[in-house]
Amino acid sequence: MSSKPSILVTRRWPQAVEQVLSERFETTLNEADLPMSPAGLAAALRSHDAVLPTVSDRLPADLFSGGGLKAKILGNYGVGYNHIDVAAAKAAGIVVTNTPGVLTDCTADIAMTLLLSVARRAGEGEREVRAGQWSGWRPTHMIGAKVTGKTLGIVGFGRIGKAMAKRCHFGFDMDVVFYNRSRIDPAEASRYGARQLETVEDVLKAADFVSLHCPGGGENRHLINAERLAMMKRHAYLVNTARGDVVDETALVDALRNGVIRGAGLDVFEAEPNVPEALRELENVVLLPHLGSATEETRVAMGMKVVDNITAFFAGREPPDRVA
Ligand code: 8YV
Repeated sequence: MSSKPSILVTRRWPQAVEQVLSERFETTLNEADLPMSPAGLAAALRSHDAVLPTVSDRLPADLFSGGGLKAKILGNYGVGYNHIDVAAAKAAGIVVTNTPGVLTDCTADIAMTLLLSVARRAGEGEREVRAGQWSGWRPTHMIGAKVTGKTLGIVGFGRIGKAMAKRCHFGFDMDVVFYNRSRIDPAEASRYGARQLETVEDVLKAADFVSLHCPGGGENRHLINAERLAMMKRHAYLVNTARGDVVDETALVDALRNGVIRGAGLDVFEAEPNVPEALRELENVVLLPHLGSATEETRVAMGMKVVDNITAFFAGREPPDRVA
């Protein structure tokens, strides 16, 4: 019998990472890369020492109840972990780790991509060209909003929020304001060209572009609802690269339809991979399939972080990125 811990990887990971995992552990890979069912995940928790999930897996409390658990650690592939009931995992004696730090720049880059795309109507323009419907240059064609010099409002001034502030302030001369639950030292904020406001509402009222960088789930669910969308400027845009549930999607569709705000750029959705048709048929929204961390460098680095976490754990050391 192997003395190596047994691990189950719920999706295909970059080849270089799967190789390291296979060398160090008794590894079960998901060759078909199909999302696992709740029953499959429940069984995995009972047959392997570690399960390595992603955002496409749901691990609610009931998965941890009923006994027979073998798993001692969930090495989550991603920084966000609101798809895991961490309290239930902890109560079942299971450690949870995540992968902070390595996806900061790439996620901020996608937020920037969305901000620029929606303001300058890049999605619409591309659709027009691809459809063979561009009738030629004219002074009034597909006029968007200038980005440079505008005000960016950030909700959640963690690593990714700061990276977004840096891009917008130093790259696009933007005035940057933010809301963050805890107080940030003004000297620290000014390193990113940003200043903290008291409330989410203050930020929504001040900004030409609002970019969300807070965790999903819990009290942040539907943080951006109909009432708060109505506080935004009519010409403002919303960018979400955080989690879909931070925004009330139905309220957002209404706001986009009725000109409450001018547009939105979304990388995340409430019920991924389902993107409501009501959103898909709107021209003033740019939609991406959760690409925040999707670069070769970052996806490998995320995997290697998980390797570090579970290696430390099974060697009896504290995993560097333990969240529970
Ligand atoms: C990941 C993300 O790709 O890390 C996160 O929180 O949202 C994504 O960039 C995803 O979570 C993988 O599980």
